[in-house]
Amino acid sequence: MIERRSFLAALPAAAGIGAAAQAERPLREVAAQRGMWFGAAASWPLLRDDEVYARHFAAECNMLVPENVLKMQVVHPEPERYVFIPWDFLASFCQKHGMKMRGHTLVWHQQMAPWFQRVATRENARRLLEEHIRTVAGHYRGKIESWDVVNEAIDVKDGVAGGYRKTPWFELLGSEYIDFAFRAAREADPEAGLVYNDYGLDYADEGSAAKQEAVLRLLRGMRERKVPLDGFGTQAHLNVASREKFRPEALRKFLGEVAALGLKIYVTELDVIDQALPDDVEARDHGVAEFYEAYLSAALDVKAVTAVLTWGLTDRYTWLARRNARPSGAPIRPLPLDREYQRKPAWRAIARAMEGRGA
Ligand code: 9MR
Repeated sequence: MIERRSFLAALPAAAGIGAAAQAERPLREVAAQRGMWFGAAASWPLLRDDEVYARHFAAECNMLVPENVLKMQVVHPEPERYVFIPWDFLASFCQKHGMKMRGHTLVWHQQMAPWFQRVATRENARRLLEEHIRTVAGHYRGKIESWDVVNEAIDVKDGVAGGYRKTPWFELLGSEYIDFAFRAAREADPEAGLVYNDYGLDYADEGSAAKQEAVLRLLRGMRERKVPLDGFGTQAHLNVASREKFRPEALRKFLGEVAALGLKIYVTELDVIDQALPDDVEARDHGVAEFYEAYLSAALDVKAVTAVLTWGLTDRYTWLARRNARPSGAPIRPLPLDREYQRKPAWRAIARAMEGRGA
């Protein structure tokens, strides 16, 4: 009898995807069958220049989010200048491959444009914010599935009432900048889902609990004030070092409370830091996959969760390579595909979690 592996390896590779991979349905199909999206953050100019990278995005994802090119620093580098070329490429890629596109992000305290500090005052801040949102969110009016309108506006540690992060916008406009940004985004693109996105909400510990409470208060307040808010994004940058602080029931409870506000939920930036695991690749991949599956099967129990996006697709390119390098220098393995684009146990964990949700 031919062993399955060698039999599959002998098959011709159609469309350049390894033959073994064809035996499993791509995540975009698994997701679609569940009425969901699977996607990943794509990096520019890699998607244009690295043909293998691009091919795997098209194969696995029915949703894409630009990792950096819609941040103010890149898209709006000078007060009167906007740069849409990278986004235009990503948007046509999505169209060509039948993928939805998310926008990330209109308002964030990081990667702001260098001119901002020089130009912004209390007097002109509303106008600057409105112009930025009108121009950026207006560029693909009607074509974006959802926008992370405001990103990471809560940081309980800043000690501000309401848990608001002391961002430049907060300093200039107070917490009202959030409602204002959502209203401007609705006007700029009435069809896009408008999402509040944040991190640090994943565990059953005091830090996550305090942040969950502040986020829920923000979302509830926005609903009461009739701010146009359609969804909530939880980034889910997970770390195996904190695995024991994860409790499925705590996550389900939090997401359930968000869902009860009538919001859609997106898992927006999923990845799993593997520093706490031994170098041994098999053990490491197993530990990472186990966390993917535990997290996603709990999250997907909440029916409002409609999309899962990983922050990158392949271990070859991940923001964590710099930030969470391994002491031994061994490459980190936080994503569904390895450096050679082979599907890892984490890939199978995502597929199983989505399949487990039922049709
Ligand atoms: O992955 C992004 C990295 O390439 C950038 O250098 C960084 C800039 O601060 O932002 C990273 O993406 C972040 C995302 O936009 C918001 N949530 C946290 C992500 C990881 O830092």
